[in-house]
Amino acid sequence: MKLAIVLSTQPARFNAVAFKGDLEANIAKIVRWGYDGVELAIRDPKLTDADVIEAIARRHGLAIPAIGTGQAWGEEGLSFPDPDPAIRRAAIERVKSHIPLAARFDAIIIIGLLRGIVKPGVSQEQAMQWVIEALQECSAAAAPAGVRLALEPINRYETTLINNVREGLDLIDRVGADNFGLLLDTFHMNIEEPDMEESIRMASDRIFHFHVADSNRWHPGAGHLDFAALLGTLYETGYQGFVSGEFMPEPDADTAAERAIAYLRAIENAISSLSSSFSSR
Ligand code: LER
Ligand code: MN
Repeated sequence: MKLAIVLSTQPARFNAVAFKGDLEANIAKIVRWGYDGVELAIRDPKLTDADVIEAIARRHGLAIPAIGTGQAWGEEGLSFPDPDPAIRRAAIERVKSHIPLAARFDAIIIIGLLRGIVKPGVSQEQAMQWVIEALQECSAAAAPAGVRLALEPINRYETTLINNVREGLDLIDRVGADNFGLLLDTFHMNIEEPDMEESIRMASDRIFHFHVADSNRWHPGAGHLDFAALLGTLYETGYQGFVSGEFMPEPDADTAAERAIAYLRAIENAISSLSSSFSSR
């Protein structure tokens, strides 16, 4: 299991990001704990120095499997279905501006909260149409660079646009691009999916990325989710990507990160010894 953890390159309000602040010091810690990758939350690629990020990641042998874009919504209010066409355009251009960075790092671009909410005066259908057109434009721009986009179904308390895997798969059909898939997050799935394992099987090869947090959005092991069942099912689909920890910095960021990897590695061992004992029967 390739494990990553979310790291913000700029100060952010979103509080399920465990690490903010000094990039190199944080990356050194993340490597020391045994993570294989770091998922970067980047508000605006213009404000980051790709050479510096790449040099630090390489120095520490850390992959960058995904780039989160949600801070552009959280800090600047950009979103695909905003009634203001200038804001819609800015949201699209912002996602497109991540493509060179994503190509360089071989990272997936995450569309989380940037897909927006339905604002007053906008119908659900109109909002969806704007979201689809934006995703078609961004996917088409990303394809020649070999970059994939992953939309994250997000629970109903954060958005009314794409809350679950079924809606995510319908959206994939409507967007119609091979490089457009889903990011599944166990925190959101626990709220929205009738059967989490069945939803993972349903999404199958359209799962481009995977977030883990426990039922309370603390680190895996701090709540009541069955990660052995969830991750076992994920790998049964043939998933080759990263599992990325996105959880609250509780009781503090370092402890959460250390506990998460200890817990997930133990589960990984249990799953592989289980599958080898079944295959040797
Ligand atoms: C982002 O990955 C996420 O899961 C959302 O809950 C952000 O609010
Ligand atoms: Mn998430």
